[in-house]
Amino acid sequence: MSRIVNVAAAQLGPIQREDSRAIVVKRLIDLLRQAHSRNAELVVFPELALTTFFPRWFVDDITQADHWYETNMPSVATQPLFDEAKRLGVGFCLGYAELTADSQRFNTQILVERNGSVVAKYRKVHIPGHEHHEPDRPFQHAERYYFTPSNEGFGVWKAFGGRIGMMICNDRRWPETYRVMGLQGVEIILCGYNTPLHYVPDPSQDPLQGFHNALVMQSGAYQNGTFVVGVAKGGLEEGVDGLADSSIIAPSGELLAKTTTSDDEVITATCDLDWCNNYKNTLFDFDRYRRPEVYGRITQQRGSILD
Ligand code: CDT
Repeated sequence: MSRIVNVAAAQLGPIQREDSRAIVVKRLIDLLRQAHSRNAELVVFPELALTTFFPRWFVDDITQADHWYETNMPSVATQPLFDEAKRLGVGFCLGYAELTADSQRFNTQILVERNGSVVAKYRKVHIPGHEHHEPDRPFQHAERYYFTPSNEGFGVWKAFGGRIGMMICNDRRWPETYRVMGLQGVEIILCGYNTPLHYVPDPSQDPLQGFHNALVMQSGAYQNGTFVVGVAKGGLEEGVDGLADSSIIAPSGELLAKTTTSDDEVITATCDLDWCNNYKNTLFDFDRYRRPEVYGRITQQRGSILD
């Protein structure tokens, strides 16, 4: 049985506040078709791929933001994407803001198989930014106001002939994210992101955004013997410049493909999942070499404890 998966990262350029779901879904379908014409069978879209990155604005009454969230998936607006993907026999991963029937708000990504069935839903675990309005900032990053951190953790699902995991944006900066999936034998991790180039709490990091993005995903791939697909919504969105640099990374940690623009753009790579075993069965043979008995602090405490 083939262990080759042709993967596409479908980067989005900016989505402005006034852009309707219909306009965005049309862009997603264009990217899906481009990916299919390049033999992709799994297309990965960014975090919050249906709207502008709305946590950059604060509203006192959160229900005024309800229109940014999806209450159903597929919805009337997204059904054409699901239909076209099924017609083409292409699976996809899509990020969106989710408002549940019991009024919980999650930053969510779903994985859809080539036959149109929804395989899995992942809700973001690490929610960055701030809870309250900070008017002195040039723009807000109020994800902690708009989203509840998920307690469901990091699943790995059998799909596309392999073991697929998901993470969303800030999750990619935390080694625990990859390791929890690595311990479930993950072979491809799918990650959408929106990363402003200006990091307000410490602007000295601004010129390093691309470096840090590559650093964390390439390390996570290598240390866990897995492919990683990182997909941006980048470019100048409502006056805020976002990192592009979408990439497909091998289990060796090497870059297989990277976008060259900060607009809508498709990149592809042929991923032989058996490549993962070169790492999982040697240097990173977890069962042979890991020492969980001395890693207790990782799960027993949150912050650093200084003597
Ligand atoms: N979307 C998201 O998680 N973005 C964060 C920005 C830095 S925290 C303000 C990221 O980790 O890229």
